[in-house]
Amino acid sequence: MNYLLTIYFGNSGKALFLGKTKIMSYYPLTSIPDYYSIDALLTEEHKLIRDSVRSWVESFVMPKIDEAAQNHTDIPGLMKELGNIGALGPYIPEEYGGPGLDQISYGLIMQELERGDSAVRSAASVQSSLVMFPIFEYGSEEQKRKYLPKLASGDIIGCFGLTEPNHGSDPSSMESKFTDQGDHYLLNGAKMWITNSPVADIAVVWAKGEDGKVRGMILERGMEGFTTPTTHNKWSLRASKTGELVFNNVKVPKENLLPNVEGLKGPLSCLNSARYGISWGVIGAAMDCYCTAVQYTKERKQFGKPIASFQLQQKKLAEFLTEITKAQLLCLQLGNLKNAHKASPAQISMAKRNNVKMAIDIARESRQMLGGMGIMGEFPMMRHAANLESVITYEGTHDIHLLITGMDITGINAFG
Ligand code: TGC
Ligand code: FAD
Repeated sequence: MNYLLTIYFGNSGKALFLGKTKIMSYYPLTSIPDYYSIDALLTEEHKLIRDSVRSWVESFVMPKIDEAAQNHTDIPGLMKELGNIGALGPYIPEEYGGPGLDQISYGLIMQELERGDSAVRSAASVQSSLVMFPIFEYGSEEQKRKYLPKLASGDIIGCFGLTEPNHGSDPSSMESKFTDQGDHYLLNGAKMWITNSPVADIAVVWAKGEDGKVRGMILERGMEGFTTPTTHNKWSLRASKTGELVFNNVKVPKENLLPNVEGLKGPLSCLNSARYGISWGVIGAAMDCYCTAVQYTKERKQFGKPIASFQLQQKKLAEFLTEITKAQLLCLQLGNLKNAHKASPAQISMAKRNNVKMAIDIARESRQMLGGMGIMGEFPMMRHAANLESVITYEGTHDIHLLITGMDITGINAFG
């Protein structure tokens, strides 16, 4: 675990610009808000982990992220770096290569990564919650020993295939199918919108067996009939690779089936973990926008005064801070529930829905506060706002999470 704690570089100061390259945040890191003294509720280890990842984002992500997003490419070496700082599978025990941290540490790591960019948090949350989690929870001992240490170090990259071209919000209708061929399974079908599929070494894929039950299996790049075409032309999450998974009579060895789960609860339980991480992560994106807006409006003068002196700007800043603070408290208590194994899927849905909407609203509104500058790559708002369009869609859309809450309140399923 200690490697997470040894990368602390100290707080940085204001933004430095080298030509068009932003090399640090535009605001002092000391201005990142903790309005309700939530730090007092964290352990020293939580704070050290949070500050370490914050510094790593400052030095590794911030200098590269605008260029990566503008060029629609990923940050070179990102997964290995995430592995080095312990951000891949933070709650996976040390026995399997993870740092063995608690759920609040996991959340704080996601928050700091997404202050950098949603693509960076996505890379960590897919690897951690959607690939390592199912292998850890539902895999055989051989599968755990074979894949988890390499996933934790970033030596291999994983992806998660649930969504299909014809079935997104409704995964129970999936068409991908496998048949038992005696010494192997034969898999056919396709998955769409898969984070990191074009660069993944392995894929955790969910498909139906002949009995109609959903099962998970681990596919490896290079299996005959298994291809991973890239999805081009995204306006969102441009620093992350997205693609398809296509299965054309893929022979999957029997030992690659996840033995310990069947039914839709398999993939949906992985989503609980990823949605929890997103709830924290988007607070980071909101903080980046809020801190930038505070700094800019205090510096930018119009009508002979800093624009921060106008009531309309102050109203926006006050509302941003209020919403960020509420989101922080929601996540902290959800983290406590998760540590006690008491967080219900519906509680996680509420946090994912509320916090992503909070962050996208702050990104859009704060972009306006910078006027024309708000559309530029030197400032983060436009990039966060565009990224959050994906975040509000994936891991269950905003409306699907509302329906999950509605079902929890009424006991009535309003999906179909
Ligand atoms: P329903 O009949 O309600 O449930 C079927 C079975 O699943 C169980 N279950 C859950 N188990 C664990 N956790 C949850 N959150 C669960 N939700 C349901 C349920 O108890 C039942 O179990 P059993 O034993 O009785 O069979 O299912 P439904 O077909 O009515 O659908 C429910 C619905 C709509 C809520 C669900 O399917 C859903 O969440 N849809 C949204 C799909 C989604 O979120 N897809 C995400 C794909 S992955 C992704 O987006 C990665 S983005 C990665 C990144 O870059 O960060
Ligand atoms: P649809 O399900 O077609 O929904 C379209 C609209 O209809 C939405 O507004 C939705 O809310 C609404 N709707 C649907 N059903 C109802 C209903 N019953 N009542 C009211 N409204 C409804 N998936 C993976 O498996 N793995 C990944 O790694 C992954 N990464 C992704 C990365 C990106 C960048 C994106 C954009 C998506 C990713 N996804 C991934 C897929 C994502 O989970 C789906 O896009 C999402 O679940 C929505 O499915 P859909 O796009 O098919 O939309």
